[in-house]
Amino acid sequence: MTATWWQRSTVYQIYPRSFNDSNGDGVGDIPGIIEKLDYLVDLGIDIIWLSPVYQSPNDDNGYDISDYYAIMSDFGTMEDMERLIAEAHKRNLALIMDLVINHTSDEHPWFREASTSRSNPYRDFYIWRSGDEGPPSDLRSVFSGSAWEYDAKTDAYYFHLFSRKQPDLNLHNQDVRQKIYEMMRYWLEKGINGFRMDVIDLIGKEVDRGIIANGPKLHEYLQEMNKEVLAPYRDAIMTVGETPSVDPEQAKLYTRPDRHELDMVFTFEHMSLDEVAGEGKWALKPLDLRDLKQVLSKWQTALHKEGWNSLYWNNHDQPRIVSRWGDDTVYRVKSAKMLATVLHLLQGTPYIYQGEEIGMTNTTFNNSEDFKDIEMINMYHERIEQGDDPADIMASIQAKGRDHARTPMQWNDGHEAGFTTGEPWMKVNPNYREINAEAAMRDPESIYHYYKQLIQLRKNYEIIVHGSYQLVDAEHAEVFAYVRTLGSEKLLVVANFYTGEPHFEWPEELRELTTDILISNYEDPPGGQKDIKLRPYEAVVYLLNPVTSQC
Ligand code: TEU
Repeated sequence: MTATWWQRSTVYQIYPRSFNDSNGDGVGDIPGIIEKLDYLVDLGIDIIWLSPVYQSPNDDNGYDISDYYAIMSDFGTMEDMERLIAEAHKRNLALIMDLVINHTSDEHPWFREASTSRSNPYRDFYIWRSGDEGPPSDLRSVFSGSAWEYDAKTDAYYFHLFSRKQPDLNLHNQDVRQKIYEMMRYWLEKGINGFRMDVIDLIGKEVDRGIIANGPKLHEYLQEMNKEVLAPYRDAIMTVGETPSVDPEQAKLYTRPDRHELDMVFTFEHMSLDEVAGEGKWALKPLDLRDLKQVLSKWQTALHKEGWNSLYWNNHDQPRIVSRWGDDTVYRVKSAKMLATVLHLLQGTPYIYQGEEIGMTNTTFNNSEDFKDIEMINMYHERIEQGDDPADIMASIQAKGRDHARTPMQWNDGHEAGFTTGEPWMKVNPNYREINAEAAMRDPESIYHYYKQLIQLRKNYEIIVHGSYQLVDAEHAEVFAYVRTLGSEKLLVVANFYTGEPHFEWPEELRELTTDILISNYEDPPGGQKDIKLRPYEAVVYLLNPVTSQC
């Protein structure tokens, strides 16, 4: 069975500000990334996703772009970027860039022009409405407050789903779309290998009808983009859409190959299982493992042969998974490996977020003055003004704040974790003396080496790439187990999500098959094929009926 290159690849996400600082100014940069490419080669990844490096006033750390054709000076120059592309390619690493087209910065020349007068030719590049009695509607910004900002000069409101410094573009305007395509071609011609498309499910919004995600014209626009920009590069590039509001049925529309839109999308459904339904990310609720099994299984089944999944636990917007659903103290190593096992044996393209491969943990927020992230800052102040209990607000931020993901990468146990020779823009997590890449590379039992194995398994076993999926024992509250099947071969993945010692019953039909153990986070995993008892966070992958279909 043939697979497209990105179907057996693993992606590594770099958040440039916090990855590696080469010039001692405390901010990560592109030359710093180049210094670490060999580290990524050693890890075995195939594709780098680079969070935005474009010129930006940094209201949202680069997700507010003021020039799509320039590199943020904190990060380096266009020559540095060209060198990064070339150095990555030399090492057989593909590189995809973040494409942020739902909005620009308010400092982008288009917006500057648009806000000079109602008749400016760029006016319609953005979404303006008049409002005699206040904001045109009660739509809210993801970063707190109204989504409408009043502009006194032209006596109108502009729409911004994120910060007020991120005005939404009007993608219904054909000129806007053409400008975007031009810009995408510019980057593809520089040799990049595709795009991660920021909140792409929002670009068809129709604010007057209150439709924000999955607007009626969205797929028409994606097909147009595909035809005009992506198609000529077909097999040389990959695309992944960030789609917070998409369910599996909609995901098929985005990713079914015959529709010529995107290669895959990021689901958010599993990321919202520890929040009170409908109340947003800050309303905390403990995870029920059965929900997680149900949601991931639904996506696995729906997209099998109908589209393609992206697999992730972490990114720059999410707390660290080992702190969130693992145990970041006694069982840090075991639980990080268990979580990685569950994810990396699924069908789809796995994404590793910087530091995940060494089991980096959440940090501790003591003081709101240390917050860097606009989402956390705005939410904190809004709730304080509403009179909420500061302790409750801090509890939400401690659980879900985006800054957890953005503490500097921990390279070694030296000055500022080896991230910078200067003062880092954001505090390093104090646990860097124990948790760092150098230590992890030295220790053959580390999380790092386990990730390396998982990445290689995907390259070697056809069944991981193409096998069908079946959940086992949906009601088991502590164990996540599933079977992958390809021809007569099967994989059984069994993972204990907690510190207890639960029993797990092998499915009847698997009990007579010949069995190899493919990988486990314990040295001596249970070999019995009936009723097994698992140890804390134990994960085992059994290969049944091996047919040496290694690819
Ligand atoms: O995130 C989109 C998104 O939906 C965010 O609201 C994200 O899920 C949020 O942090 C959850 O609380 C993308 C980027 O990944 C994010 O970093 C940007 O801030 C956002 O778009 C705006 O560009």
